[in-house]
Amino acid sequence: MKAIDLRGDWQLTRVATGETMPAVVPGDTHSALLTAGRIPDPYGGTNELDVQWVGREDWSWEKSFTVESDFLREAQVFLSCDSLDTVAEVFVNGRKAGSSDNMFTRCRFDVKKLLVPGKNTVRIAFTSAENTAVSRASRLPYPVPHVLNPVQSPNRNLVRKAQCHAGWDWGPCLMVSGITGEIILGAFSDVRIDYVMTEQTHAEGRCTVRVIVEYTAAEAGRFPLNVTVGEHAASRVVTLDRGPGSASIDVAIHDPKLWWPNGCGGQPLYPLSVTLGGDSVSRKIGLRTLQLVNREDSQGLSMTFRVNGVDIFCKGANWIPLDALPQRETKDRLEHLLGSAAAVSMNMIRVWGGGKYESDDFYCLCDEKGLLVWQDMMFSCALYPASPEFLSSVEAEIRHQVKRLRDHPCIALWCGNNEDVGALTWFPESKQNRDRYIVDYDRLNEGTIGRVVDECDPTRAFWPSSPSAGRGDYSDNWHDDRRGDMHFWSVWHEGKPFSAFRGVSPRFCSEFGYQSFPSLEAIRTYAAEEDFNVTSPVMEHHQRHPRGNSIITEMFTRYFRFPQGFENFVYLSQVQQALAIRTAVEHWRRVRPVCMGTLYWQLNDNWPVCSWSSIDYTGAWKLLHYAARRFFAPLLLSGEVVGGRFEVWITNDLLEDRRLGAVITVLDFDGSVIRQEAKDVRARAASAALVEGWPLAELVPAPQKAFIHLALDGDSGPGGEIFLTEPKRCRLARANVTLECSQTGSGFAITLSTDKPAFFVSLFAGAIPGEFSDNCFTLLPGSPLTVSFQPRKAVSLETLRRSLSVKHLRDSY
Ligand code: BMA
Repeated sequence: MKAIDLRGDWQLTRVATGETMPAVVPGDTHSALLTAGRIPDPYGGTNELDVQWVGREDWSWEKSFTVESDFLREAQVFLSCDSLDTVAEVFVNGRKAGSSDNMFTRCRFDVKKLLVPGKNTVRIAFTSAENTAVSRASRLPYPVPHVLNPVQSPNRNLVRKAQCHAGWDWGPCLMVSGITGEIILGAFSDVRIDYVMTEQTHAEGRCTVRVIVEYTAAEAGRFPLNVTVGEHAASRVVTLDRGPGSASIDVAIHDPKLWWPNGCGGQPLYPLSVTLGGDSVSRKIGLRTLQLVNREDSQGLSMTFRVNGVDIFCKGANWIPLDALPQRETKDRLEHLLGSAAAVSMNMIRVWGGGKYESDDFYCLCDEKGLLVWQDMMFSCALYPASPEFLSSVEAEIRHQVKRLRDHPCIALWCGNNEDVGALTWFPESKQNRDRYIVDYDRLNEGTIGRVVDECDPTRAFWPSSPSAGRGDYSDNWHDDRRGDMHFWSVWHEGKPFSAFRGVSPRFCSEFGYQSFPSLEAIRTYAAEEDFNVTSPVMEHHQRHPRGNSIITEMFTRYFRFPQGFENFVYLSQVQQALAIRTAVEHWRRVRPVCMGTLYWQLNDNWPVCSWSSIDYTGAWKLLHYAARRFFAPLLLSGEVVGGRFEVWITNDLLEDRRLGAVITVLDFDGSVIRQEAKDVRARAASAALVEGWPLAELVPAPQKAFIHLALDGDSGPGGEIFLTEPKRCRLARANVTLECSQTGSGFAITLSTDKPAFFVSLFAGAIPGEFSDNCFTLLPGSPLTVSFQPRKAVSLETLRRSLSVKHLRDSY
């Protein structure tokens, strides 16, 4: 097949005024306007409010290109667009080639008769998605509501566009339009490959890979089909009829090297190459089996992912789109975020349903890093229409996305939507007339999405919604920890104490979260120093949860002495978030195998904002992400007070038994050891067990007078301190923490010492992007600790020394 790449420089026209400016593809309107100096950066201050007009206007994208006459002599010539966002009409040399109103479908238009040899022009005219949604709403037979956020574009559920473009409780409302992914002109006279899909059959020492090729043939004929998987090859001649069809071929692989999730084994990938006639496709595949085990048991319904026959405890976070301005998305940023996930022992990412089906790069990186993907379909926190036009658009979308993505070994399951079963109970309309809306829900979710998934990918489970108790169950599963997956939001949204995390034992917790402020460096990108106050309009604008700052502040008053000044407020918010999520994860890892997964909300931010993320928009790890390195570590020693007893637990996610030394030290706040126990711990493979319990009164004189420190051989760092009451009740000593810094190749070593116990000791590198090997730890007198710092760009020792600062709990008030 011949192809002409149409990415690169385009011209953008504001239809209302005829103004033009340069634009790039892949790209979006707002980014082009920003580059042309026509709008301020939407992420700065409250600028977002001043650019709302952009989404309410029509925009036209245009490009000229040359086509040789040879190209036009091919039997079929087509224009292929991976993603047009959203309501678009496509013209070639002024004549209409087709239209699209779903950014999640690939569109292909026959343009042979529209092109001429020499210079040609393609124009894509985008009608405002917001105006389209509003006009569709006015024609609905009955309302179809969605959740409203502080800055919101209306009726977002009526257009097939990333739902969070319309504003979310962590994201700006930027109704971008534009062109992303590939856009090419293709030409062929024999055959074009439309999709390549594989199916694996595993037997002892052998895996048969069936390669299925979906094609379009320009003419009937006989063509060679050649396939290689690694060093294994197969070929045959296939007879094709004119038009669309499919052919398959088997390749046998002896002694297959299996793909495993991160932490359970390697991620060998086999290069797959397929040639049919004059077209070819290459990619990498991984060989593995995967099942979702939903078994009725004494607790309810299990939710366990089994890979290569092994039950995997899933650890990870929820993913939202990388950037609210799609043009700012880069592979480097994906690599950093997904690499950061894998670096803290995550093995699963949930691509959440209010965003988008991610780029090929995203899934390839997940394949390489062993990150399983829980893939939602793109429907979230809303009711949706079930008109024939809507359902047929969704059908095309799901068919395309499942066929595009199903060969990635990382993909673990297809899920119908985010929280749409719950949404049936959120709106007055659906409360009054649940029947009508549940019928519509079912037409969309089972009648369309589930049916198409079953048809296009028989190898994976379709999970109807997150949260849900499984197919055929339409109960709201938010608060039910017995069946399927759960979203546990009672701490954040309902104001319960952190201990409430220990009151539930979800089978799989696919969402739970706690907010914090981003790094000071991220704040500096949107607020001037004079606005460094949590109730300044700019800071409130970059907090999208209506009660967010109040919830954070109120929670401080329950656990901590109130922080002094803005910087300490930001620091303590991150400590608090880390503590909240650590409480949940440690408990849920103790109750494996009842619970077999925890995915916190959320990994990343799509603009600089106060949110539930563990990595902020600048890529900086919040203290939660450092804490995750400890609470997700394969071997975890954790403790809790249950009914007046202090219990120590060992959790082992490794697939082998381990013998370990554990040291449990009780200290007072001056650092004197009250009691120390050394234990020989037998950690059985893939299990959690109680090590020992003591009456608390036997261990400590009074809960506010001591803390307990847990350490395990080979620990990633000393983070296992346990307060036995709220830290605000304890008289912490004024520790004097000192730092020494030296260069070690491209990185640095920082040694910290203290004269008194110091808690949540946290290093900050100011404007120097990079990660510490550990952070937010306990520092004990007489036990200096050395951590490393790896900057993402080269810096001198002097520059680092000047930027480096340290905070700890006693310092914050
Ligand atoms: C959830 C998500 C998101 C939301 C988050 C925080 O339940 O599905 O819709 O951003 O909570 O409120």
